[in-house]
Amino acid sequence: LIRSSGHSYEKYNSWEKIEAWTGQIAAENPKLVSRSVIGTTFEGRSLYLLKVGKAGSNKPAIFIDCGFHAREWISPAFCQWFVREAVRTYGTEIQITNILDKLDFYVLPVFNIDGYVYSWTKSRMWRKTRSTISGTSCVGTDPNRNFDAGWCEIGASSSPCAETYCGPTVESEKETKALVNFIRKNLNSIKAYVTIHSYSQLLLFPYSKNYALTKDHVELNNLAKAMVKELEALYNTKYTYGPGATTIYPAAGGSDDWAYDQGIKYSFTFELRDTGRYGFLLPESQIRPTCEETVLAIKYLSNYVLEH
Ligand code: ING
Ligand code: ZN
Repeated sequence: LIRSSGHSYEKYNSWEKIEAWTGQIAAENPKLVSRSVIGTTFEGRSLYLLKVGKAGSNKPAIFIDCGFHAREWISPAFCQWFVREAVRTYGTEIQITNILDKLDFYVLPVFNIDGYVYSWTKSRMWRKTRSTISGTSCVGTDPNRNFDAGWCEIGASSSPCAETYCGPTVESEKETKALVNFIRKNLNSIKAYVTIHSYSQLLLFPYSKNYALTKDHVELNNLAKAMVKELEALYNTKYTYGPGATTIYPAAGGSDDWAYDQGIKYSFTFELRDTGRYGFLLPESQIRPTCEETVLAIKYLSNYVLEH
């Protein structure tokens, strides 16, 4: 079987393909998509951000990032799918058209690019960034333990060799700094924060940093329930939802807790398919159904944000 050398939405794409794709989708859809660079990674790669939506003033926005953890390949695949779905259906699908007329999406297709490249070229199960520090030969920080939300207090390790290493300091990673700076600068417009991980089929919301329920717990729980209902309706994929600490495990320094504490009330972490049969090695045949069902949950969230 000859594998096409080009980008495909139903295959896992290398960083080189994804990078070219970010330029192409923006060039082909100038009225709907624009590309910017919000920073660079430890190894010097550009952190691309796609803004998706019809031009307008004072639009609310939803921020979505993918590829925090290198080996979770379905995550960047989702961000690519989501942007394509937006441009493909704008103007013909009334729901999407309405959403993009009134809302902007900021989509960061791969956050931990260095790790993603490493998972393609050297070690498929790599998780962390690829930053180095003096005093250890161990490489990388867990980007989802590096944020300023109870940093390194629980469910994280201060050992540089650990998979959940919180980093030498809070926001030590260039990738973390870039994301934090962008979101802080756009706090007035960003109404929801969504970070896409895998696997386990979970929809998580704050807190993960402790067992406290947020003041918005009832609303977030109801919203998560409704998002999951939408997602499950398509292929009957079962999802569990709830606060991170009790639904998966307590873990401080995560981006969703940080975003929530910045005042972004609707803050979610998705753990996409599956529940462990393939785990991080989710077959490419599941990219399409996984992305289709997840888009339904994001659509629900978008309409909810527009109504609240
Ligand atoms: N899971 C997440 C992790 O970073 C998580 C779970 C979500 C932790 C939100 C903290 C906050 O461990 C995976 N699969 O990465
Ligand atoms: Zn993850």
